[in-house]
Amino acid sequence: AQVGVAIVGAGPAGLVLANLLLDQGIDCVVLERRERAAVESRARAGFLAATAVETLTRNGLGDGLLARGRTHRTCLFRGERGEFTLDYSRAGRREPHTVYPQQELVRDLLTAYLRRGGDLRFGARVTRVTPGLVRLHDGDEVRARYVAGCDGHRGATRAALTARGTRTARWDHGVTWLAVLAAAGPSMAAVGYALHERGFAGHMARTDTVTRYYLQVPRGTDPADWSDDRIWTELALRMRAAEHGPLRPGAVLERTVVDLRCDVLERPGAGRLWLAGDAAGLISPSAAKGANLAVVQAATLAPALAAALAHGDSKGLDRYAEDCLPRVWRAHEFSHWMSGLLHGPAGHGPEARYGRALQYARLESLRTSRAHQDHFAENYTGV
Ligand code: RFL
Repeated sequence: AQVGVAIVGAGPAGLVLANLLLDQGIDCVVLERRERAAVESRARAGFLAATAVETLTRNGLGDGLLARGRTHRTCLFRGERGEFTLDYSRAGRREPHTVYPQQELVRDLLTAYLRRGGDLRFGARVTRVTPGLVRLHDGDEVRARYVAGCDGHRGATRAALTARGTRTARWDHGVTWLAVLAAAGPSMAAVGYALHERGFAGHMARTDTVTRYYLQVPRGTDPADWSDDRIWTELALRMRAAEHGPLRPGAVLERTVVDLRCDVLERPGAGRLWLAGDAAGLISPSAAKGANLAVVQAATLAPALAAALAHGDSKGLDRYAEDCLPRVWRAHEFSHWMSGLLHGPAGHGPEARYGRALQYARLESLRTSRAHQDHFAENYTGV
């Protein structure tokens, strides 16, 4: 038997696509290498832009985020010259963010898909993709008219596409973050970005009881070297808690390192294989765009695949790259700028002094220029 679409990966991209294809009456199967509990508990992103929220709610997938998500309107910057709060919901397109943990979104999408009879196989690791055929680790095979690669950055589908000559554009910021998830309520009202000569520190509220923090650390850092105490001491120092008030401590639930790297496939698909989300391109987490791009790309791919399957109309697929890439590159451009704002060079030499002075010039421009605030807001909340 052959399905219409075999979707590899049950992350935000794969599950949005699966739900939308089901709506269109397209038969599909989702193949996910992990077990359900692991998929539903993986904490990563938290910030959903208005476009992603609108895409989800318009397709009947937004009940959870509307009920339990929180609205964020401001972010705060700290540095050696004090702090300031930017109300981005009053600038640019005047859009707030919705803070909703990625694992909750994934749980909602999974539940919606399975409740409507969607086919999904957990513990199904795809090892090889050839046109129309997906091979699993246990030797099983799935035949499909189209394969949708939604298996993230290290998945199997990207390799299948690049092997056919699709080129990649790539950047390494040379920066690494220790990403910490703490069993603690938020320490400040908003997202906080702290510039410090010891390195960047970030605070991202998630829920009343869980907060994400980031610490810039050297490449190659072993997270096990960072005890709870060391994390809280370093965070307090970089976030200048002595000046601005203490952080709310709690047990560290998770510590992982993330290298700030990016890449974009020049063509996110061809023939019978189409990619969305991190599989099509990885964006550094500095501007929290990854999950948003995944949702929006999947929503662009769904009608294109449906038209190709239902009416043999491939115009949407032919246009898929053009429809996605300008948005993707704009997100990368902003993310790149954000990374330059947050990370100064290490050391004390003339170049380090120059780089840090630039960081503060950028921050000062953002603090004082209404035009800059509008531009920031448009990009910060946009996808
Ligand atoms: P995912 O979420 O990685 O899902 C891919 C799924 O595919 C499965 N898979 C396979 N299945 C079968 N066979 C194979 N061979 C397979 N290989 C992989 C995996 O098990 C998984 O279930 O990709 P997707 O759907 O493209 O979604 C992308 C987002 O998850 C990602 O961009 C974001 O999490 C990035 N990100 C953030 N994005 C935001 O928009 N806002 C944020 O605040 C934000 N914070 C973050 C982040 C990513 C982080 N990390 C861990 C890199 C914070 C962190 C710390």
